[in-house]
Amino acid sequence: MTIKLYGIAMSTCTAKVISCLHEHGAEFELVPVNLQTGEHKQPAFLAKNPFGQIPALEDGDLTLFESRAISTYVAEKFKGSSCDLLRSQNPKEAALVKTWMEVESQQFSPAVGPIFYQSIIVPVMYGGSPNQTIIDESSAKLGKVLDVYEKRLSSSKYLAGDFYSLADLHHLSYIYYLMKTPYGKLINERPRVKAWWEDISSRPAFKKVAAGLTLGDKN
Ligand code: GS8
Repeated sequence: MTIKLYGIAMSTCTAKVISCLHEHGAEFELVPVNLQTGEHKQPAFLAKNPFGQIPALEDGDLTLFESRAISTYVAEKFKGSSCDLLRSQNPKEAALVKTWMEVESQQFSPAVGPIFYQSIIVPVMYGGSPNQTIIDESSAKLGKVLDVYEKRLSSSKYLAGDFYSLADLHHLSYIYYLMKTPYGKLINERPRVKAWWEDISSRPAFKKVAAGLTLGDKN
């Protein structure tokens, strides 16, 4: 039975899961959810995610929500000798992958999220003006997080070690959008972070996903 992913290609959280599915060459069906009409707050979708947010995934009788939990499930289900984004065969590497996945979720995302929301969502979806105070505070926070990354990337090629993992993958969609804003300089002015970004964003699996990350593009 084909996996069904409920979401939209331009959403950062949906893109995390799609990137992971493409890394494994997994078959899936992307089922669009219309956020404009509030489909995600209707009973049919709330039955898949009671918090009314995309993405959600169905695999047979299993229903999941929370993008990082979904991508972890996908990486576990489809892991193979040529692709193990969780490093599950090596407990030490697996622990480092989990650590840096937590860093992405607890440090990176809370800092980058408001910059993305103010610079892209507010003008594009609501026709409003970005709140510069929020952007400045979040940029300072993100700069400090990326300083830690810069140091970390001086001792390993990727965040969890010298191997690409789910921890790196989870950063892709937010950084992709950040690079469309003036705050992409936070990446560009840190040489190791910049090189890491150029490396992870050039993976074929992500290139397919990037084509769908069209928020903020001029028509
Ligand atoms: C966040 C989901 C989320 O914010 C996850 O899956 O990682 N922690 C969750 N989804 C957004 C779209 S983000 O691309 C969403 O559904 N927004 C609409 C809403 O909140 O009403």
